[in-house]
Amino acid sequence: MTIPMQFSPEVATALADGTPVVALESTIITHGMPYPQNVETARKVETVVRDGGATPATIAVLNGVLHIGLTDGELETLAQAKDVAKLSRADFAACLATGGTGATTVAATMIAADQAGIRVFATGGIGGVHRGAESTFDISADLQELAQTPVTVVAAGPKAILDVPKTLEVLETLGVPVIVYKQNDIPAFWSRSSGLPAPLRMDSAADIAKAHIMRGALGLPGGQLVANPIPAADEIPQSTLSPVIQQALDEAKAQKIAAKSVTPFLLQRIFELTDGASLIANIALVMNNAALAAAIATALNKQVV
Ligand code: PSU
Repeated sequence: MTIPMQFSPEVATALADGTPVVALESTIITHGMPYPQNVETARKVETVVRDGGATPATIAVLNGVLHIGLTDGELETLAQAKDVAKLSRADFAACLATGGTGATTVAATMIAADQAGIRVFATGGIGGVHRGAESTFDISADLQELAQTPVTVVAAGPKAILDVPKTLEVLETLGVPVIVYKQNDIPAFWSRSSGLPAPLRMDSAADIAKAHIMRGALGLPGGQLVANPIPAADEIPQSTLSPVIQQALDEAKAQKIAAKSVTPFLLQRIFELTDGASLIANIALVMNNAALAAAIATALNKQVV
């Protein structure tokens, strides 16, 4: 069976010509940010990728068709839509099979990017091991995906709402390279440092591209996580955020928020509790990640594969 997949004209041209392409996800649009900042950010991120010399491919499932690259109208419709599914590995095929509409998480975007022949993907922060996972077992499918799908994902580290040390342990167990860009500490999404040491550090997009190709040459499945710290001017110090995150977590527990709803609930509450400051930082870090992803995609295209 062929996958119902539609490429935007610019992505189709870029892939045919072998010019760099960067995949972008859509859950951040539908479940990660409020309207209209979500669509404004999606547009800005695409511009950053273009300015970096690559073609942006925002990915989503619309009426049972996997779109690799969205038109501006499709982006606007998705950003305003209510009740869009949040797709991961488990429900991706079912959404396509039943003609559904869904936004792709990191996991689903990696699967789609790989199918489309795109090797680099930019997002905000990956999902990971939730706090209290020892009793809830809530661990994002993003981690397993990084272990099996050969896409380099640029993020500002695991989201600070997570149990970051446990997330790093699981990534290590799964054999996922966690490469911190230009610093020795793992970044913590809205803040530059989590206080935890980087398993790997690289200071150039070219090295990250080489490492991507080397994994393939070694026959190792899976991708790489590139942890790119939020720019200093945009960060929110951890000391400011910690009590806010704790309050949001306590509210989630009291309201019995579970499974796929946890991350969107926490992001929304932290947005409200910080009077919008968390969203401003989130937008800045996504744009910063898009710029690095464009540089890695460009470097990858220069490598002899
Ligand atoms: N980055 C952001 N905001 C987001 C996400 C990433 O800045 O909302 C999304 C991604 O799609 C990621 C998802 O896969 O959050 C994680 O959800 P969960 O914890 O339920 O796996």
